[in-house]
Amino acid sequence: MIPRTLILATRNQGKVRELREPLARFGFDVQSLPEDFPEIEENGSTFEENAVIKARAVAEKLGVAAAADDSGLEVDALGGAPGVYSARYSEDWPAVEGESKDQRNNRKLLAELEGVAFEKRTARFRCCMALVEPSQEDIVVSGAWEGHIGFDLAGENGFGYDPLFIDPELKLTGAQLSREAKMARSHRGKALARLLAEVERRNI
Ligand code: ITT
Repeated sequence: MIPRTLILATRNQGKVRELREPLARFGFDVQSLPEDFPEIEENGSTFEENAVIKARAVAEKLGVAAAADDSGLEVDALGGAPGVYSARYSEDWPAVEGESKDQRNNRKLLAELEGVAFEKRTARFRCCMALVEPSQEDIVVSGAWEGHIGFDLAGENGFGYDPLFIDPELKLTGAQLSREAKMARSHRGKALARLLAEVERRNI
């Protein structure tokens, strides 16, 4: 297969680290979103809508194939929050100096779940991926990863809520897994496998 250009329509370097290598191995010439690409307004109400909005914005403006990932964490004890607002969850919380956005999100999540027992801390990551190519029908797929929210942060790998998200079978957080081990279990790994199967099926 001749490598075809595919732009990863994301500014999230955690997603780029997980997606770049398997897409390149599949045969895509994977490129990053140009630095000067304008901010894309994610005004959809579902992961699916936002993934398509992001991929379409890039594919239409640059005239090449673009893949986007819209993802987030649903916590049952919080009625499914933060959901599509996962990246912006703690924007309404006072920042602590030197703290990253991910650290603040995790601090808020722990505070909101204070007093909630382990059995009630069920949660899942969801990921929707869209591949938009100007001349083809859109591909839209998704994947989920069921688990629990822990009481303490553990692990150094991954990004976002990974240090708090415990895989029930491995009994490790997402941040304690290698990139490959996380992709074998995760919402993103499942969505990507479905996306690549669909690309192959359509022979594009
Ligand atoms: P782009 O829109 O540029 O792709 P973003 O970070 O704003 O980047 P989303 O709107 O899809 O992307 O928000 C996803 C958030 O959900 C992300 O910032 C994390 O907080 C969380 N998240 C998604 N997948 C995750 C994962 O594998 N591990 C930990 N947290 C994850």
